[in-house]
Amino acid sequence: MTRLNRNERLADSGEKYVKLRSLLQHLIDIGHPYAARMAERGLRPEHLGNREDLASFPTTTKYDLLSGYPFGWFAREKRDIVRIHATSGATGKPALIAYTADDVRMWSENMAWCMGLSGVCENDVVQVSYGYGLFTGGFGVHDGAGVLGAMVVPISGGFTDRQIAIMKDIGATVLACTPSYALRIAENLEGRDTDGIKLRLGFFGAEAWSDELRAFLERALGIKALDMYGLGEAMGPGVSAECLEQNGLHISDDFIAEVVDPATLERVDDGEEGELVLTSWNRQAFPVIRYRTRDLASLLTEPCPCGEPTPRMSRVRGRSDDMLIFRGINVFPKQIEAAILGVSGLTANFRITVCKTRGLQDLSIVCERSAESKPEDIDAMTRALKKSISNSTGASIPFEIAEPGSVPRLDGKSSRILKK
Ligand code: DLL
Repeated sequence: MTRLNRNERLADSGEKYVKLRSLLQHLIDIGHPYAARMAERGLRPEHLGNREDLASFPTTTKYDLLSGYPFGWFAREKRDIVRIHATSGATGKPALIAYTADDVRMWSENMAWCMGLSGVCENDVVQVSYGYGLFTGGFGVHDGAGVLGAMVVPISGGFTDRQIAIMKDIGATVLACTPSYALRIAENLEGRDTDGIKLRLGFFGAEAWSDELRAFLERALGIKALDMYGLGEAMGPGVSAECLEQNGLHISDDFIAEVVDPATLERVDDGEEGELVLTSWNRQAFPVIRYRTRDLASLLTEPCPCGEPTPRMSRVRGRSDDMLIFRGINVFPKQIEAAILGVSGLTANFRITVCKTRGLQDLSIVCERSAESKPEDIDAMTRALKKSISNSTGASIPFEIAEPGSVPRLDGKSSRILKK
């Protein structure tokens, strides 16, 4: 893959559509599921000449990707794929995301660009406290910081006392983690000796977080706290990030971003909130064409004082589907239902309470034991449910097992999700 210099690419955005047309032709040649979608609408690659034309192409959803599990939406042979990540599915299986060597390079360069917007360089020590694994956070920041020549500390999440000790000993200047974990670190530091903490920047994302939490983290950690956005389906973090102006997130030139009304799928005006839809034009193994992120945001077109000319998006305000995010982990109500039904003695009646704790989404579950179960079985049910929720969602969501009949019944219109 020849990579054009980022500014050259901006100057010649027509080139993106040339690349996109050859990508669509490739999808037709290999019998990719998106080609069938285009055929249903009588669309061919030559119908895509510019951004306006893109609006008539079919959108894709997480459910499409899940329906092809494991390899159905891959656009390259398995032998060309050098990395797999995954993002949570609505039920059981995740969506697998594939990368060729060029894709990994492009992702790393994107992440380097995102962090470079706020001046991260070879003098920085980047503590990567995002999880490493199928989740894209850890590896994404790791590789991007590596491109910038920074010293990378791949510590992952957890063991907060050790994190803080290492952060001090090696003089980390940049912290990258979920805002929930940054809050944990900040709370841990409260009332303790902060000598030796040299942090100046934080890159926080993977879940929505408020301006109030930003102010708290900036004060508590002595940093500029920056928002970083991305999703596994579209490569991982690095789709967009804030610069030091904290004035919206600059969108990587490797994506064409649209914002649509989630009900009609019509494009909304710039500045108006809707669902973010992303198209990648140079990803090889797992291209996304008009992928519905379900994230609610708006496009910002007025120039940013930092001088970077890319379009920007607002911070993500929420989701247009029922996906919840608990400490950076995506959770669907169906996964919780499956976890509860996997424990004998529990009924299918449950409630998920969603509230905000210090500007972050917090979840708790109330379910109930069946009339046939015995009170003395509650301890065993609690142990089993803890395991079952963790297996099904990957998260340790707090729960309570209530008495038979105590969870309010649904009347067909109300939701299992109670927002406070
Ligand atoms: O969360 C990738 C990521 C890692 C982004 C590290 C930023 C930093 P997924 O696990 O696939 O990927 O979850 C993607 O998380 O559709 C949003 O709903 C939410 N999300 C991600 N970043 C933000 C953010 C990673 N900055 C889903 N603000 C997305 C609000 C975010 N929500």
